[in-house]
Amino acid sequence: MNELKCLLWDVDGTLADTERDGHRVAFNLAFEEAGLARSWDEPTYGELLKVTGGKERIRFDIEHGGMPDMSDDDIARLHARKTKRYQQLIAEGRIPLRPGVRRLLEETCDAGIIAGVATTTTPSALDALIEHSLGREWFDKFAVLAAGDIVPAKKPAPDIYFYAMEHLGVAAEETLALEDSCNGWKAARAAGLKCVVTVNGYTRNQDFAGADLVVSGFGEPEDEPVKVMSDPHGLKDPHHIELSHLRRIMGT
Ligand code: XBP
Ligand code: MG
Repeated sequence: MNELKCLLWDVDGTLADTERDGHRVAFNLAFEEAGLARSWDEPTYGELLKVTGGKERIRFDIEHGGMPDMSDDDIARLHARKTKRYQQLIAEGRIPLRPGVRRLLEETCDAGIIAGVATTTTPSALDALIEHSLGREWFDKFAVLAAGDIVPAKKPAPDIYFYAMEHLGVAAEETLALEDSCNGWKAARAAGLKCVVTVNGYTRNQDFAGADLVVSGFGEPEDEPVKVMSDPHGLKDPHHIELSHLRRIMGT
């Protein structure tokens, strides 16, 4: 039995549906500006999401014939353009938080549970989402913002979770990860964490066997009930996800 002390939040797909209408659009704008005859449509981008990290995703596309070869420096420059465009899209308020995210963040923080971020995304892209979708106060409310190249290996490697836990001085047994994708779930599992998965359009058919809860979202009390895809801890069809459910997953 372990007390829930810390929640580590993934960002893309978990806090907000950023991939299809945020990152993907920003990549395509950057490609156009750079004079590249390449545009990632929705299904293509869904395939490319198996590669985490924007620079790594571009490199993968090059290696599979999608774009002409370029140096790592050129990829970094192209990716910097993309990050700028992404920040602009976020600043326009185009990407809202997913239902239940703010409610669950506030409920858990009010209960004294540490909130941290563990993401593959570039720090300045994360900052834009916090500023424009969550609110500036969350720069202080999150006890750690672990993001991007801060660790050498991105998800599905567990490194970003190890980094966040070490920074916070919390153990895996008292920490729960919130993820939306198979790569994220694998990273959490490899770090020894229990994990709740909140799927989205790109991830709903991925394999989450062994995850501690798989739901269609965190939901809101006044909305339709969430869909529960896997519930090994017997939460019995929760209408929406709240702190009491997360505590039961931890065994308390
Ligand atoms: C998110 C990602 C990121 C974003 C793009 O994965 O894979 O690469 O798509 O971010 P996760 P950057 O939700 O598991 O953290 O372009 O800033 O790298
Ligand atoms: Mg994610």
